[in-house]
Parts: sequence; structure tokens; C-alpha cells
Amino acid sequence: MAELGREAGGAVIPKILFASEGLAVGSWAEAVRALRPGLDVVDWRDPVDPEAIGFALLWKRPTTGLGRYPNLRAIQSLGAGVNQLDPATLPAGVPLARLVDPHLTECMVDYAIAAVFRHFRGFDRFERLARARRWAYEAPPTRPDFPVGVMGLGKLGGAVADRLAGLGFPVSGWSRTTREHPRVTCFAGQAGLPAFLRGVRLAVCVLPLTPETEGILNRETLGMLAPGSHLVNMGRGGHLVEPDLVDLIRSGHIAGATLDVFRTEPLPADHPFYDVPEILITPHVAGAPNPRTAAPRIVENFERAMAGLPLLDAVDRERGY
Ligand code: NDP
Ligand code: OXD
Repeated sequence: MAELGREAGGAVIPKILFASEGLAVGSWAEAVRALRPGLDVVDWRDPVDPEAIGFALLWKRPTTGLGRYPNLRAIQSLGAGVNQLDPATLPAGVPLARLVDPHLTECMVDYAIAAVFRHFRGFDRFERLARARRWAYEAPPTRPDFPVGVMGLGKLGGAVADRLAGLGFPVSGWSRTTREHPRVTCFAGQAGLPAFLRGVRLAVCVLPLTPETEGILNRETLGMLAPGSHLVNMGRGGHLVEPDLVDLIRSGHIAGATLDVFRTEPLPADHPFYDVPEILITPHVAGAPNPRTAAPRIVENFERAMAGLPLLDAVDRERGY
């Protein structure tokens, strides 16, 4: 085993900078060191020689510019999404990777399944009826009559679509480029969006937020869903035009929504969503990375960056995801 902070040949191992709002460095440093004992993870607020930093782990905006680290070879997001990183603080030409973590994927799948079943079995409606002391029997629905559409068929959306299809729901999916999936009916691009939306009773959004997907859930697109449909947004708040959803719920076109992400987080206490009983608000909890399960990918990307190899799960900065 290499001496702490040095490779076997004596060369100093570059350090990993940790810059996050909301995540604490301790458990991440521990998880990385459990795999590579010589690897040092330092919080951005701690004193460090800027030249010693070779790799950065970021969640949300770093409050300090990364340009001051001349030997920075790569940036690894600690989230699957990267839109929360302020591009102005990311040095041009330094490769960026998003996080792929099996625990986070599983959490997202669990959240989607819970939300789909809540709407499918009418728990949202029964909860409101019971509060009004009303007993309204309905025969249980059948899964083949409840088509679900997943917007985004990447690492997370693909896993969600696959699991819902395995549960017996007819599942369709929408992506930017054409995808193929043995159990999912696939649609692609703006041209494929209307046909995708018209065929589903419940839409689950697991898209990245990019200039193309900003405001994609709006009066026009949600209006294409069949009357009485549901929406689950677990992508980003910027996907949804919030007043449009409220109007569509008030008009009865959308029966209910489960929302995990919002344009402003935390959702301000005076936000109109709190007054809409058909909306379930969860505080951006659908998925979160786990240091232990995420560390292998982080260490692999560190080693790739040091060897000058392309990162796994690299972000195309032009495309925005
Ligand atoms: P990926 O990059 O693996 O997949 C993105 C998918 O979205 C791809 O299928 C891509 O299409 C599709 N897409 C992108 N742009 C468009 C577009 N303009 N039109 C149609 N489809 C488009 O991302 P992940 O699955 O890992 O993550 C998805 C998002 O989930 C994150 O960016 C983040 O916003 C959100 N998220 C939310 C969490 C939460 O707790 N609520 C937790 C983690 C992530 P193509 O296949 O053609 O490239
Ligand atoms: C993510 C998130 O992008 O937690 O990983 O939202």
C-alpha cells in the first residue's frame, strides 16, 4: 500500500477538493479512502496549496472559483444533474462528469413506483375524500389500462421505465435521440412529443434541465395528456411552468401531481402549490447519492483523469447534460 499521500514511486498524489452546499466532507473522504488509502479529500474551506488539487467533487455552487487550482484535471458532480453547478465557476476545458450511483438510481425508482401507485390506486383521491368524511367505492383499476410515460430515458429514467414495465404497466418513454427498449415504446425529439403525451395517463419527468427542456411541462404539453391524467416531476423545478399546472388542476384536466423539485428550493411558505390539495409536495428527496456506493465511480474517474483518459459519465457542456 502506498504511503499516505504518496504513490509507491514517491510521487505526490494529487488531492481531491470537496466543495458543496449541504453535503459534509467527512463521509465522502472516508468512503474514498476506504478504496484508496492514499487519496486525500479536502474541504474547500480548509487551507490547501492550490497546486496540490487535481480533482474536484462539487454539489451545488462552489463558493470559490475553481480557476485558482492550476492542476485541476477534472470535475465530478456529486449529483446526477449538473445544472445546479454555476458554469461561470467551472474552468473551460476541464472535463465534467455527472454522478452515476446505484443507490441514487434505486431511490429514484422507488420514488417513481410509490408515486405511480399512489395515483393509480387513487390514494391521493381517497385521502381527500376521507378527510371530507366521504365513502366513495370504486372498483380497483387494472394496470394494462394505465399507460405511464417516462420523459428522459437515461440512467435514471431508463431504470424507472424498465421497472414500471416489469410491474405490468404499459410504458412509453421520450428521449432526445431515438432509443430502443424491449419493453418500452420509445418516442424521440420534439416531433415525437405529442404522440408520446397523448398515449399516457401519467407522465413521469426524469429529464435533465437544459435550455431545450426548460418549461417543457406547460399548458400546451400537459394539455395533450388525457383529461384526468397525473404528473410526477422528479427532474428539475425548471421543467414545470408552475402556474400552468395550477390552472390545469383547477380546470380538472390534471387530476393530481407529485412534485419533488421546484423552481425555488426550499419551496417558499407562501407558494400557491401549498393550497392545492391535488399536489403532493416532497422536498427534493427522490434520490440522493450515498458516499459508499458512489465512491467506486469517483475513484475510477479520479484515476482516469490522472491518466488523461476520458471520464465515465462525462457531461457534454454544449448539450447541457
Ligand atoms: P441522463 O443524462 O442519463 O439521461 C437524460 C435523458 O434525458 C436521456 O434519455 C436524454 O435523451 C433525455 N433528454 C435530454 N434532453 C432532452 C430533450 N431535449 N428532449 C428529450 N429528451 C431529452 O440523466 P440521468 O437519468 O442520470 O438524470 C436525469 C435527471 O434526473 C438529472 O439531470 C436531474 O435533473 C434529475 N435528478 C433528480 C433527482 C431528485 O432527487 N429529484 C436526483 C437525481 C437526478 P438521450 O437519451 O437522447 O440522450
Ligand atoms: C441530483 C439530485 O441531481 O439529487 O443528483 O437532484
